[in-house]
Amino acid sequence: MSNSPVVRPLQASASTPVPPVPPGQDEGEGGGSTVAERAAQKTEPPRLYQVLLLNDDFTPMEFVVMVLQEFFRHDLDTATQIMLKIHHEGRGVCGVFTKDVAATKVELVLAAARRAGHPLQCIMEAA
Ligand code: TYC
Repeated sequence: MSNSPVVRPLQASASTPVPPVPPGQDEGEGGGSTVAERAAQKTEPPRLYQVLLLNDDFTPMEFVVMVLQEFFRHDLDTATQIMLKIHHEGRGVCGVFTKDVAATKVELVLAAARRAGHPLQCIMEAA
């Protein structure tokens, strides 16, 4: 008598048929032949969010310019133009980011403004 386990061949049996590839879903040209290719075709680009500053009567212009330079990497000239646009029009776009990055920018700007004692408002909106 043998103690060897029974080894069955690795093939489809009559009870587990392999389904045929449906028409139009084979691996023809442009159909994607790897898991990565098929996933890439389904992946939507991430939604983008604008981060905006709102005008108020109390936050110093210099502080807003500093925020635009330090948190949004604008040069002095661009930061000054954006600050003046906010001052005159009520709001202005600091930058456009993915959701997590936009939310982090808002938190960092609000924390800096509160620490400096300014009422500056910073928000994000779907772009
Ligand atoms: N209006 C402010 C002032 O006159 C300046 C200011 C600009 C404040 C932009 C906020 O988001 C702002 N000191």
